[in-house]
Amino acid sequence: MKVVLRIRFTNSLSATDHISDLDIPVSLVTGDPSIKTASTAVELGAFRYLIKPVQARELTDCIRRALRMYKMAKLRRQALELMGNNRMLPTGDRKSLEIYFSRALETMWIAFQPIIIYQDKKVYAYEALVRTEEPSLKFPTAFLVAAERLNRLQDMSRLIRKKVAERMVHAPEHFRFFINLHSLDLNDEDLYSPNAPLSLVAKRIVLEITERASLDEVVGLSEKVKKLRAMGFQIAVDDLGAGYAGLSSFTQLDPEIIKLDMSLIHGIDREFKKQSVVRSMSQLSKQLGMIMIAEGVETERERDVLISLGCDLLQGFLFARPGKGFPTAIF
Ligand code: G
Ligand code: MN
Repeated sequence: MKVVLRIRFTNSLSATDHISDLDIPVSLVTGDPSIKTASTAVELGAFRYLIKPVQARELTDCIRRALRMYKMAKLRRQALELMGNNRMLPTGDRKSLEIYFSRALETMWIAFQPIIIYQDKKVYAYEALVRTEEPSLKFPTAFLVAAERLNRLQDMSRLIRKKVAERMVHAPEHFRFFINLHSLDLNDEDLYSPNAPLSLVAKRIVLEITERASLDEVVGLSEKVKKLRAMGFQIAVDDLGAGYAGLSSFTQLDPEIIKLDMSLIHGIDREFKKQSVVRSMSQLSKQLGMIMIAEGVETERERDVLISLGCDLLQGFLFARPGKGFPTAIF
């Protein structure tokens, strides 16, 4: 096997900042070793720290191993994409993750997907969904996990809210917008500030709070939700049926809107148990005065069964994929 090596010499320990592919293992060679530079090297995720004079054998071993590690990193990434395990973070150390995350924030954009009223053939609202051009964090869940890991969730969420507010200016005034909140966003004072970008358009916003995460870390949930309502926001419980969150958080949120989890919708035309659950939820939500939305509708059969079960508000690839601008729905 012939391998072409491009070796770059640098005297900067932050050389990794300039490498575009962060899976590449970086080895440092020094004639002036010290504990300080060695520990900085470890912190930056250096693959090896070699001390001059380096024997030819030592150098070739190091390069051979680095090449194998690089291939492994690439394969791992491929495997992750195949398995759709989209919560996984890119391989690498904290420093690399910080670089990926900064790039992801810089290239962040908001996709919109219509939620429709099927009988009226009308768009009811748009859900805002975060996207980024940074390949290693292209799955929104991975992007979020990176933000959590780096303690940057607040920066990310504030930027999402700002970008949504900016895009709303270009949408017809009767459109409403659904925005996903992370449970910890409820602890961010900026959400309640009257001057925050979203506060000014609160009457057109529904805040989606997922059932997947626990709300235990939100202090004074009921008061917070009350405050948001007073500002004009409406509350939706997202991913209903996938939940780890207990019933008490549901009652505390007392949502105006509920969104059924996709796992309940997929294959509903073939699964009677799902039909029976959704039928009951549809009846119950009407009795509670809540609006119910089924998301993840992908086939005409799923759509028809949902309509027959009394679920008229629908969202999914069948009508429109999330996209730039405000994609038109196909009825
Ligand atoms: O957790 P939440 O419900 O906010 O997730 C919405 C995600 O579901 C978005 O990333 C969106 O791209 C995706 N999505 C939207 N419609 C469909 C669909 O019909 N099928 C599938 N599989 N995913 C969808
Ligand atoms: Mn959602």
